[in-house]
Amino acid sequence: MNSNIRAAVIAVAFFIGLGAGVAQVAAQPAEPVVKITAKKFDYTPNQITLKKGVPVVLEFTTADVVMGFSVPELGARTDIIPGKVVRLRIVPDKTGTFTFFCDIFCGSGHEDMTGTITVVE
Ligand SMILES: [Cu+2]
Repeated sequence: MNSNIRAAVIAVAFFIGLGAGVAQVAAQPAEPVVKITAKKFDYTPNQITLKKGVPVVLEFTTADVVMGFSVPELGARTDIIPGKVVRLRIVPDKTGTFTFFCDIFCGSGHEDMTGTITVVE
């Protein structure tokens, strides 16, 4: 095999491989994303409805200071870091209305920084 043919074969193999990779990614349904913005001293949105057993990615941003997001009843928490997008994947395993709150002291008003996740069937 001369080197030109060999290069062509490698290139074709590479693109077939790449194509297979892309097809594999595309075959997986994208998980829904809920974008949540945190600022002193609230979350937007602060009322979120999810479906039991359906994975969702919560995507947090803040322009303020380091804050927290905690929803103990669903076993989920994360830090929210200024200048970053922080992703938290959750799969709600029970129905009900659960309070989430900031668990990193971020100033006076921190105690009121809450919201609710309602999980439905
Ligand atoms: Cu706080």
